[in-house]
Amino acid sequence: MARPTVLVLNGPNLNLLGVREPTIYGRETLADIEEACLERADTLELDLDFRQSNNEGQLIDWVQEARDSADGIIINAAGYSHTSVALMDALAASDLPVIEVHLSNIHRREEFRHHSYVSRVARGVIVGLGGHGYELALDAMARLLATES
Ligand code: DHK
Repeated sequence: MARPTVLVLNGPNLNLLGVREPTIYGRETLADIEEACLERADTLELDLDFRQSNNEGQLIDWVQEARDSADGIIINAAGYSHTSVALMDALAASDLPVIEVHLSNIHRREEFRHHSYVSRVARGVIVGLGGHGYELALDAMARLLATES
């Protein structure tokens, strides 16, 4: 039987992890997080499709394509979490389970980061646990996919 595929989407500026404001986002690079996710996905018998873009339209195109190519979406939409109705609409239209991740605890930060459009369409949200949050999201997604399919 084919393994379920999980699309992990990363939004703007996450390509700079490791050098970008390390006191907030940590020293781990996005490549480090991808490697840890690949390992975790393999243990959970999931296929992983891990991507990053700085462009809102590109993220929306990937979400639309996921309808036919993925079984669930884990997303750190970064700055677009707080601004993008269009990305929220695309996630809702995908009809796939969505788990939202943020490296930092957005609720301990500036007021404008406390609201996320993505949260409205997410089954669950993991914040403040750095790169480990992505692995926890994979655990949760594996459980969702196993119990709901
Ligand atoms: C990442 C960003 O780039 C910010 O714009 C968000 C998020 C928080 C994170 O913690 O992963 O506000």
